[in-house]
This record gives sequence, structure tokens and C-alpha cells, in this order.
Amino acid sequence: MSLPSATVRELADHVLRAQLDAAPIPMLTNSHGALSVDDGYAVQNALRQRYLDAGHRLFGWKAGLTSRAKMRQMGVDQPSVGFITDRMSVPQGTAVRVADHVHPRVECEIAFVLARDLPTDGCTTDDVLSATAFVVPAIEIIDSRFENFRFDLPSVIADNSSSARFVLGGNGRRLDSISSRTTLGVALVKNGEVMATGASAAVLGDPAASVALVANLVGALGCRIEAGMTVLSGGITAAFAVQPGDVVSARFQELGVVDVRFT
Ligand code: OOG
Ligand code: MG
Repeated sequence: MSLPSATVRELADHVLRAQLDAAPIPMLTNSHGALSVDDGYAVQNALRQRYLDAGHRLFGWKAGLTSRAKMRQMGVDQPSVGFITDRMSVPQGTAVRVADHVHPRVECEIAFVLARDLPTDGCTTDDVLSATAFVVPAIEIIDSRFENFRFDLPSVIADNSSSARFVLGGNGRRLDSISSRTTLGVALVKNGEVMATGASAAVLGDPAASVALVANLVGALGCRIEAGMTVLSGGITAAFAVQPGDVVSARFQELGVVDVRFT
């Protein structure tokens, strides 16, 4: 049985307040033990509506937990999706305030910018390849609103898959100009030290397959990935905590560098 709509609205408000106040809350399944993945998405839908009502513009979508490294780190074995809005976007060179978040972490990702709408059902990797205008290197700044950054799948979905901010880097590259879409190397560097290295195949074998998965999951929510939207295909390596003063860069083979600093 799914959650009553009053409970969905109440949980969306609860998560929204935690996001806006950067104040941690217990994971939702502590109080709502039977919360299902579908319930989590119902809460996320209500949360998205709250942001749109507050004047945010839907910028795109993101994949969560699409690499082994991320699944292992978080103890969750299935991907999720979340939405991203224009006000979550951080221009390169702008500092991110750690105090605006509960316990932020950084991830390196490949972002896809769409030239055409994606199918909402049965979307394939080939559909993504033909609909993509270009890809850019990205750093996602995630932040779980749950205490100790611990959650289960329904809870993290209700918390918009830990979305907080994202930084898009450098020059876009057309996919057909990249010689190694599935074996694109990346180093995640913090304060000059390499924290992790990985390759794009870590994300479901091919980050374009991740975007197809997002399109289908978003379709099941009654939405569509549209032309002009950006999709974050998922963290390639584990995520790393940041503190004020940290400078982080994601150095991608072929795509170049994207960086962000924290105050
Ligand atoms: C969930 C969000 C994961 C990714 O790229 O895997 C995510 C989390 O780890 O908090 O954004
Ligand atoms: Mg991510």
C-alpha cells in the first residue's frame, strides 16, 4: 500500500526544511518503516514541485549510485534518480559555502547536454547517443540530509538522491569526437592530492547507458528529459568529504578539468 498523499506532503516538507536549513534529520524509514521506493519517488515528486513553486527552473536530472564504487560506499545496490535545478548550478570559479550544507561531498561525473528529447520508456544507449549535443566534465556536490550520511534506497530517493550543487566545466565535446567514451580516465584531486582515479566504464559500463536508465526512471515519474536539459550520469569513483579551504578538481582525459573551491 502506498503512502497517503498527506503523509507524502508532510515528508516532502520535512526533507525540504532539512535541505534549506542544512540541518540533519533521521532517515525516513526510522519513522516510516514501510516506506517503499515508489513512496520515496512520491516524496521526491512533491519536493520537486516545492522547488518549482519557489521559482527554481528544472535544469535536468541526475543518476545516483550507478557505479560499484558508489554502491559499495553507500551500501545501496540499485541506482536512483534525482532532479537538478538552475539554482543548484555553481559557475566555475565561484566558491561553495560548506555551512550551507550538512556534510557535503564531491564526485566526478560526465554531464550530458541533450539536443533532443529522450524517450520516456524503452530509452536505449543509442537513443542517448543520437540525442546528445555534447558532454562536459562535472563535479557534483552531494549532501545527504540524513544523520551521518547514512540512508537506505527509499530514504535517499525522498532526499532527491542527495542532490545539492553541481559545477559544469570547460568546453563541451561532441561524443563522436571522443575516442574513448567508455574508457575515459579521470582523477579526482583535492588540495593537490589524487584522492581517486577511475574510468567512465565504472558507470554501468557506459555513462550513456546511465542516461538511458535515468530517462526511463524519469518517464516512470511522469516526466521527460527534454532538449536543452543536462543529465549527470553518476559518480565514477567514491565521493569525498570537503571542508572550508578545500580546492577540488576533476581531471578528465579528453574532456579537460573542472574545479571548485570551498569556503
Ligand atoms: C546518493 C547520490 C549518489 C552518485 O553520483 O552516485 C550520486 C549518495 O551517495 O548520497 O549522486
Ligand atoms: Mg552524483
